[in-house]
Amino acid sequence: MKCREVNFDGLVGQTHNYAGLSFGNLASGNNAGNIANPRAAARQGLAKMKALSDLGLKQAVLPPHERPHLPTLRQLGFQGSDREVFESAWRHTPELAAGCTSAAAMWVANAATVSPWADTADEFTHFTPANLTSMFHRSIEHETTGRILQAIFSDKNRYKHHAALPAGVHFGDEGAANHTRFCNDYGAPGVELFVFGRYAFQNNQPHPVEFPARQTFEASRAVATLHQLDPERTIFAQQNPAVIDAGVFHNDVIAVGDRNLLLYHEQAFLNTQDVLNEIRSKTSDQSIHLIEVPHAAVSVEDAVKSYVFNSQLLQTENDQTMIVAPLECQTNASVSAYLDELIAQDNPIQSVKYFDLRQSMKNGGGPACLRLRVVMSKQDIQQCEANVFYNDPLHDQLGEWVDKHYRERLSPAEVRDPDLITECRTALDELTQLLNLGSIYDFQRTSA
Ligand code: SUG
Repeated sequence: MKCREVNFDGLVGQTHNYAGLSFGNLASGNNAGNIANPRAAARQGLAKMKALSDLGLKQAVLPPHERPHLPTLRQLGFQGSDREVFESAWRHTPELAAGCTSAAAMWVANAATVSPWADTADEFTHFTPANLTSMFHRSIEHETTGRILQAIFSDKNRYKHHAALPAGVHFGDEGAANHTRFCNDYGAPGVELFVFGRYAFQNNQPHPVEFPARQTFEASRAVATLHQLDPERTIFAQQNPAVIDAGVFHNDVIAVGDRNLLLYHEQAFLNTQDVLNEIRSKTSDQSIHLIEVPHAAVSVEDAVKSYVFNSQLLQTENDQTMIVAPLECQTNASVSAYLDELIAQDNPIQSVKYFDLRQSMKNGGGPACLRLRVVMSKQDIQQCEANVFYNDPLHDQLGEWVDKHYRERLSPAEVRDPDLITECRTALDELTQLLNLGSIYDFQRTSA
């Protein structure tokens, strides 16, 4: 069966702002308090989707979440009208109010882990929304994420939707940001690589000391079990704790893979040789390319600053691989020199395309953070009732929608504006109609 890997990009939400919420994500900390431009952020995301769709790639969009999220603030004890809840949360517990106002759900690489039917024992495509328990502002995403995925992937004979893993310190799960799939062809059986930051049940194992390891081995293993993956075609690899302490809070900040290609930094993994040997032996039916980027060419510091590994590797129509990188890679001398060298070498990567995603990058989100990959057959795409697949009319409609509903600046003071509640709901109500998603948001589901 001929299949495509569809890139679902998260649409930036109206409350996009710089609140410094993600400890261990250096960009988030460094840009805390800056003034954000939600409209520009959303426009930058749309421009990437349009460019990739114009290149013949299958592109789709995932909607933002309802923010501020009043149900969470009510659950935490705030009472009164929506405006009163929001205002008193900002007055008494600004850290909770900020968490409930974050637009972080835009980084949909963290939305879920997806295993296509070709890899699973029951031949269903499995989805597990990530619980994102390490960061409060992200731990409130998974219920809405689950509803969005179920609205889009609604065929019960094709898709299985799991609940997020149990909350708590043992099962921290950050979704596809720590998940890579190797295959010859998207519809053929693949080998799934799960990268984790620490063991939750064994405290004597290596782990980062400064910053949190957001993904546990136990979470990765549980997702693989839920998805009915073949242990012979599943790999668990530990991230190098030293790089987590250097700001690599997800594996997709230090390695990226697609089909039979893995581009990884020399220091990405603990026990690198064991990881590479296991990848080689489990993918022995594929012609795997493992490209190691030496620290001497690109330091971990430059990798974190430029987000070169947070690129997308995409198959263009002539079956060549293109690397979609953030603009910051072009302006970083060692990274741009490395990329020039990489495309000149004898390997599948033939071209680089740079994108201005600076609004997202300032919160630690590059091209790969913004997308969730789902393998779909032509029939799956045709049968999908949601209007989420990118084309020129959708691009124009979303552009108009953004211009109508998004502010051009959001400072730390402006993010407290209770008018955002209605602005957000009005826009999202329109969006769910545009994308034909039904009632996915809490405000659409609770009777007044
Ligand atoms: O979870 N930033 C996100 C960035 C996620 C990037 N995703 C991947 N690497 N796949 C995070 O740390 C910052 C929000 C703030 O500080 O306002 C934030 O949530």
